Amino acid sequence: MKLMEQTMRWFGPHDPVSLSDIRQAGCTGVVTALHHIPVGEIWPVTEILARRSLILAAGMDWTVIESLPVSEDIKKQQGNYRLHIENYKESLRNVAACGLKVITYNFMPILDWMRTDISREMPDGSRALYFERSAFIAFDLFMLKRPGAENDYSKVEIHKAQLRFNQMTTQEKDIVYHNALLGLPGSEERFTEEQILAALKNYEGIDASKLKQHLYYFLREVVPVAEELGLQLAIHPDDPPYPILGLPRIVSTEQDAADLLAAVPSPANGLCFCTGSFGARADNNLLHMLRRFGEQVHFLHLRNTKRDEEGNFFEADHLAGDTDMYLIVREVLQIQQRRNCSIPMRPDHGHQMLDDLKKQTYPGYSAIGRLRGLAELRGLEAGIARSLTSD
Ligand code: DNO
Repeated sequence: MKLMEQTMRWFGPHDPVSLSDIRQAGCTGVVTALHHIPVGEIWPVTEILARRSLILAAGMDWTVIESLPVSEDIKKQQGNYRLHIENYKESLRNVAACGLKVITYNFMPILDWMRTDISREMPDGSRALYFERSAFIAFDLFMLKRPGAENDYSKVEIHKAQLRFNQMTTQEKDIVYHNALLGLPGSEERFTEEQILAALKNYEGIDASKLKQHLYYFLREVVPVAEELGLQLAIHPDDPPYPILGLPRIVSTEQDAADLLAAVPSPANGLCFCTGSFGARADNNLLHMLRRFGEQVHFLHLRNTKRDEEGNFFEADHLAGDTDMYLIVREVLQIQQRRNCSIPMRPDHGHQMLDDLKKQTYPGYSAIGRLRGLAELRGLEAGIARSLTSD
């Protein structure tokens, strides 16, 4: 029976979680990127091979690239976007020449994922990532003071954010501020307030439908190249899956996914099915989406969130939360048998727990919480697989 290929994300040689840690967690594959290469530039063969040999020497393989990032120029269709698209194609040729196959990317403007608290204490003493809507609105309105922000929220939301802001301690304000301006995963830099405001200004005039056109243009350019090379592109959904800071978000719903797959139909045009990102919206039916898009899921991020009516969510244990992981994994097993392939999976994020509470790691990417998630998911899949065979 075909089972998921178990992988973990590794941020490269500086990651406090080592390749040996990842191997001991039971992974056969590693998910990584050349984070040091500036976005928009070509990934050279020598660098790709050097990274791959580190992983091979640790007894695993480089299963998925996450991410080969898409430049802001491409997203906005400004400046050097044509050059960046040509460079992207060249990077695809290079990664294919080095034996890699799956490439994850996203099309979120400026910011990747966003949380207001990266160290929220859970009842069991572990720490989780948390998104609190009122705190985020308070950041937008009263700390960043984004021009026009008040038009993006209802009166009730603004009122709640005001109350929340008034009651925040200085320390709490600092935490929210700091987290909201966190840089991209894999980077240690943070945005400054001026940088974010300037970048936001650059998106004036780019609404969701325009951004979709830019995404489809990009896909029409790169998907044929990927297809010819036998590569699989896997777009990561928006996290959280709705507009933030007035920026459009266009990979948030079932319809968004259907549109982008239909825009350039090809086996190379696929999804990174992230249950955590899609799952943060109550109107996304994940099982239905998986059934519909199963043939085009090239990579899985398995993670769970727990939402409330206010729009807050925290990252729950992998088998707890709003997503019924049993149903998801059962469906994935069936897809794999049908397609006769193993889909790479990583336990996305995890609680900071046990010894890791004393360590400094990338938010969401400490070792033990992910190991727990991976072990639970592996057991779940093994149990379902076994129950599908006769004894
Ligand atoms: C967060 C990740 C995302 C993801 C990118 C893919 O932890 O799932 O940052 O890597 O969006 O391009």
